[in-house]
Amino acid sequence: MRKLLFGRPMLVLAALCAAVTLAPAHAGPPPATQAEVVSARVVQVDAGRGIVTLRHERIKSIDMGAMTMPFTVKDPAMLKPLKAGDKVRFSVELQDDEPVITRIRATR
Ligand SMILES: [Cu+2]
Repeated sequence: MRKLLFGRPMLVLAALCAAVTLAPAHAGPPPATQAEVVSARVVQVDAGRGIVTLRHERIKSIDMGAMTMPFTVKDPAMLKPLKAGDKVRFSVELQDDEPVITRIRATR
């Protein structure tokens, strides 16, 4: 009788242990790579100041319509491979209310 009573809880415990063991693969904050990716055309590159002027499409995540404007980039080295006329895809986030490009790469 005792064996029967304890049989099921042990199974449940075993299942819980398995769930906890597997959980880390799905836990934690979503990866930064889920940032919105926006298409644009490079108008001008100022690598020295870390500024790129883009003619960009609408950016939903920061509630900005399509326009041409200069952006600061997180790291000026990101601008090295870019030149005026390039088609690019980029991600941007607000830092102190200023949009800063966190990723940018040319597309062909
Ligand atoms: Cu803009």
